[in-house]
Amino acid sequence: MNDADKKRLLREMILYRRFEDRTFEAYMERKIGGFLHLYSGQEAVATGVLEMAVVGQGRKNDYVITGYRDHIHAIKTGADPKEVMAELYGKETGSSKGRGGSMHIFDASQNFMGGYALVGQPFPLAAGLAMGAKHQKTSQIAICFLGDGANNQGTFHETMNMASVWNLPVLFVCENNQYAIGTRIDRSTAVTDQYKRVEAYNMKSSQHDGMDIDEVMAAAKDAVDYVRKESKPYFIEFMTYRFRGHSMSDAKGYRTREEEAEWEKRDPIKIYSRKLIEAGVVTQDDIRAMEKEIDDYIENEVIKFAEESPEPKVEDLNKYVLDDNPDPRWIGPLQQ
Ligand SMILES: Cc1ncc(C[n+]2csc(CCOP(=O)(O)OP(=O)(O)O)c2C)c(N)n1
Ligand SMILES: [Mg+2]
Repeated sequence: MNDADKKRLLREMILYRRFEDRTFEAYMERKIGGFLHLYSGQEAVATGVLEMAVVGQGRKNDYVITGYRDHIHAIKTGADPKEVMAELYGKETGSSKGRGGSMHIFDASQNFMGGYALVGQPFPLAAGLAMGAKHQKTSQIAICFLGDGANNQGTFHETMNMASVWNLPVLFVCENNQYAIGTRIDRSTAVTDQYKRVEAYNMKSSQHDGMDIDEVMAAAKDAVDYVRKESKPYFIEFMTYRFRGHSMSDAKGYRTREEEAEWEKRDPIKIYSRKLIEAGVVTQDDIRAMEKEIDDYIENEVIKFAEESPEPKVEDLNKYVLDDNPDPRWIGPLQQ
């Protein structure tokens, strides 16, 4: 990776952090409603894995799927930040036409297959995408991100078993931030090292530091190569931490400020900035200029686009409903 790529990756992680910090403000201003789950602290995982899987290898057609903490996965896969912000604002120009909101970002043009609110839901969908690709011999793989808590869902066990039996090309990426809402992992999960759990399904797996993007990329590259070459599933676990609460209404009473401070020392943006400064790739002034350019972009383009975009029309409520013959009992009152 050359210096320009390293600089780009740092810029991307800063953009992701600031993009979401700005969504926090917009939520407080009541411009964004509903649920909002932020990714702050975990940026190195999606950025590093997707750099190796989707961007770096020049393959834009692999499938990417994730849970509800999905804004950054969508953008790194190729969704336009303006359309993601407009979706959060519930606007017609949003990536799901304003009908989905934070948990349902979707961009079929980039093969970003969502954004799902149900914990564990993406596991079988990822297996299905990989199975479709295998049958059609497209050589695509599916990359499925999910949290540590999701691994206690039945869908996890059913999918790991069948993905292994059918040799499906899926990379399962476990973002182990050690909490499922307010429950610490050891209070809900007998085997806290998640990568060990898939050994029961005869699946290859490994565990890595999720705060150092270099380590994420190195591990992800090997895993992606394995899935592509062998056409078999791989389960990769990254140890990470979310800096904010689970969603917007979370006082974080379940963890100590000392624990938070320890993890904040390992902020992925600070780690990578320090490395790039030491290697002479950037200076502190370059980073400051980068932050300013990013803030201007977010304010003058991303937020402006979301704020100035139109609301969906009430009469268009059924516009993207797939049923050609909707039951009149359901649509009747809406049309009156
Ligand atoms: C089927 C289902 N059960 C319960 C919930 C409620 N719920 C939302 S998020 C969550 C915790 C998931 O934790 P984890 O998978 O570790 O993801 P993280 O929030 O840490 O990214 C739960 C239980 C849900 N959305 N769907
Ligand atoms: Mg978690």
